[in-house]
Amino acid sequence: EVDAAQKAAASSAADSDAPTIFDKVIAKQIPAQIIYEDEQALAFRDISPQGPVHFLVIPKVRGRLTQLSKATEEDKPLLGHLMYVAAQVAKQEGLAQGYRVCINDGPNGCQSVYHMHLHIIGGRQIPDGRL
Ligand code: IU
Repeated sequence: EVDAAQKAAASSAADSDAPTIFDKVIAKQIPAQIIYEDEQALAFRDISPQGPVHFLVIPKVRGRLTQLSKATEEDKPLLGHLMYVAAQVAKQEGLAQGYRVCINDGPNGCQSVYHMHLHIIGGRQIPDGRL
Protein backbone atom coordinates (compact mmCIF):
# COMPACT_ATOMS: atom_id res chain seq x y z
CA GLU A 1 0.00 0.00 0.00
CA VAL A 2 1.25 3.46 -0.89
CA ASP A 3 1.76 5.49 2.25
CA ALA A 4 0.79 9.11 2.68
CA ALA A 5 4.31 10.46 2.28
CA GLN A 6 4.89 8.60 -0.99
CA LYS A 7 1.54 9.77 -2.26
CA ALA A 8 2.27 13.38 -1.30
CA ALA A 9 5.64 13.25 -3.09
CA ALA A 10 4.03 11.85 -6.21
CA SER A 11 1.31 14.45 -6.09
CA SER A 12 3.65 17.44 -5.88
CA ALA A 13 5.50 16.10 -8.91
CA ALA A 14 2.18 15.80 -10.71
CA ASP A 15 0.99 19.28 -9.76
CA SER A 16 0.64 20.86 -13.17
CA ASP A 17 -1.92 21.73 -15.79
CA ALA A 18 -0.97 18.71 -17.86
CA PRO A 19 -3.74 16.33 -18.90
CA THR A 20 -4.31 13.46 -16.51
CA ILE A 21 -5.50 9.90 -16.86
CA PHE A 22 -9.04 11.15 -16.19
CA ASP A 23 -9.06 12.94 -19.56
CA LYS A 24 -8.58 9.51 -21.11
CA VAL A 25 -11.45 8.14 -19.05
CA ILE A 26 -13.68 10.98 -20.30
CA ALA A 27 -12.57 10.40 -23.90
CA LYS A 28 -13.12 6.64 -23.37
CA GLN A 29 -9.56 6.00 -24.48
CA ILE A 30 -8.97 3.73 -21.52
CA PRO A 31 -11.46 1.27 -20.07
CA ALA A 32 -13.32 2.45 -16.98
CA GLN A 33 -16.51 1.34 -15.32
CA ILE A 34 -18.59 4.42 -15.97
CA ILE A 35 -21.76 4.38 -13.88
CA TYR A 36 -23.15 7.84 -14.67
CA GLU A 37 -22.60 10.45 -17.32
CA ASP A 38 -24.16 13.77 -18.30
CA GLU A 39 -22.95 16.86 -20.14
CA GLN A 40 -20.94 18.18 -17.21
CA ALA A 41 -20.00 15.19 -15.11
CA LEU A 42 -18.86 11.60 -15.14
CA ALA A 43 -18.91 8.96 -12.38
CA PHE A 44 -16.81 5.81 -12.56
CA ARG A 45 -15.55 3.12 -10.21
CA ASP A 46 -12.21 3.73 -8.52
CA ILE A 47 -9.61 1.19 -9.67
CA SER A 48 -8.41 0.80 -6.09
CA PRO A 49 -11.65 0.69 -4.12
CA GLN A 50 -11.51 1.52 -0.41
CA GLY A 51 -14.85 -0.14 0.25
CA PRO A 52 -17.52 -2.34 -1.37
CA VAL A 53 -18.58 0.76 -3.31
CA HIS A 54 -16.04 3.43 -4.27
CA PHE A 55 -16.63 5.71 -7.19
CA LEU A 56 -15.34 9.08 -8.33
CA VAL A 57 -17.33 12.01 -9.67
CA ILE A 58 -15.40 14.33 -11.96
CA PRO A 59 -16.18 17.40 -14.03
CA LYS A 60 -15.71 16.84 -17.75
CA VAL A 61 -14.00 20.20 -18.13
CA ARG A 62 -10.71 19.94 -16.36
CA GLY A 63 -8.95 23.07 -17.56
CA ARG A 64 -9.90 25.41 -14.77
CA LEU A 65 -10.57 22.82 -12.09
CA THR A 66 -7.47 20.74 -11.49
CA GLN A 67 -8.14 20.88 -7.77
CA LEU A 68 -10.78 22.26 -5.44
CA SER A 69 -8.59 25.11 -4.22
CA LYS A 70 -8.41 26.45 -7.79
CA ALA A 71 -12.18 26.86 -7.98
CA THR A 72 -13.46 30.32 -8.81
CA GLU A 73 -16.84 32.01 -8.50
CA GLU A 74 -17.84 30.70 -11.92
CA ASP A 75 -17.29 27.11 -10.77
CA LYS A 76 -19.96 27.32 -8.07
CA PRO A 77 -22.79 25.82 -10.16
CA LEU A 78 -20.51 23.03 -11.38
CA LEU A 79 -19.37 22.22 -7.83
CA GLY A 80 -23.01 22.04 -6.76
CA HIS A 81 -23.80 19.79 -9.69
CA LEU A 82 -20.96 17.39 -8.80
CA MET A 83 -22.28 17.10 -5.22
CA TYR A 84 -25.78 16.45 -6.49
CA VAL A 85 -24.53 13.80 -8.94
CA ALA A 86 -22.62 12.16 -6.07
CA ALA A 87 -25.84 11.83 -4.07
CA GLN A 88 -27.88 10.56 -7.02
CA VAL A 89 -25.31 7.94 -7.99
CA ALA A 90 -24.93 6.89 -4.35
CA LYS A 91 -28.67 6.24 -4.33
CA GLN A 92 -28.37 4.34 -7.61
CA GLU A 93 -25.61 2.25 -6.00
CA GLY A 94 -27.89 1.35 -3.11
CA LEU A 95 -26.04 3.28 -0.40
CA ALA A 96 -29.18 3.88 1.65
CA GLN A 97 -27.25 3.52 4.92
CA GLY A 98 -24.92 6.38 4.06
CA TYR A 99 -21.47 6.94 2.65
CA ARG A 100 -18.49 9.26 2.81
CA VAL A 101 -17.74 12.01 0.30
CA CYS A 102 -14.16 13.21 0.22
CA ILE A 103 -12.06 15.59 -1.86
CA ASN A 104 -8.27 15.49 -1.58
CA ASP A 105 -6.60 18.80 -2.36
CA GLY A 106 -2.91 19.33 -3.06
CA PRO A 107 0.13 17.69 -1.46
CA ASN A 108 -1.12 17.91 2.14
CA GLY A 109 -4.44 16.45 1.06
CA CYS A 110 -2.62 13.61 -0.75
CA GLN A 111 -4.17 14.50 -4.09
CA SER A 112 -2.60 12.26 -6.72
CA VAL A 113 -4.63 13.03 -9.83
CA TYR A 114 -4.84 16.74 -10.70
CA HIS A 115 -8.32 16.66 -12.16
CA MET A 116 -10.68 17.53 -9.33
CA HIS A 117 -12.77 14.60 -8.14
CA LEU A 118 -15.11 13.58 -5.37
CA HIS A 119 -14.57 10.19 -3.76
CA ILE A 120 -17.76 8.44 -2.68
CA ILE A 121 -17.11 5.44 -0.45
CA GLY A 122 -19.79 3.23 1.02
CA GLY A 123 -21.13 -0.24 1.59
CA ARG A 124 -19.31 -0.60 4.90
CA GLN A 125 -19.18 1.19 8.23
CA ILE A 126 -16.52 3.89 7.93
CA PRO A 127 -14.65 4.53 11.18
CA ASP A 128 -15.19 7.94 12.68
CA GLY A 129 -12.85 10.49 11.12
CA ARG A 130 -11.19 8.16 8.64
CA LEU A 131 -11.50 7.00 5.06
P1 IU B 1 -6.64 11.24 -5.16
O1 IU B 1 -7.71 11.89 -4.31
O2 IU B 1 -6.08 12.15 -6.22
O3 IU B 1 -5.57 10.56 -4.37
O4 IU B 1 -7.44 10.06 -5.86
C1 IU B 1 -7.11 9.50 -7.06
C2 IU B 1 -7.94 8.26 -7.17
O5 IU B 1 -7.99 7.89 -8.51
C3 IU B 1 -7.38 7.07 -6.39
O6 IU B 1 -8.35 6.60 -5.48
C4 IU B 1 -7.07 6.06 -7.48
O7 IU B 1 -7.32 4.72 -7.10
C5 IU B 1 -8.02 6.50 -8.59
N1 IU B 1 -7.61 6.16 -9.93
C6 IU B 1 -8.50 5.51 -10.76
O8 IU B 1 -9.62 5.21 -10.41
N2 IU B 1 -8.09 5.21 -12.03
C7 IU B 1 -6.86 5.52 -12.49
O9 IU B 1 -6.53 5.22 -13.63
C8 IU B 1 -5.97 6.19 -11.58
C9 IU B 1 -6.37 6.50 -10.33
I1 IU B 1 -4.04 6.71 -12.13
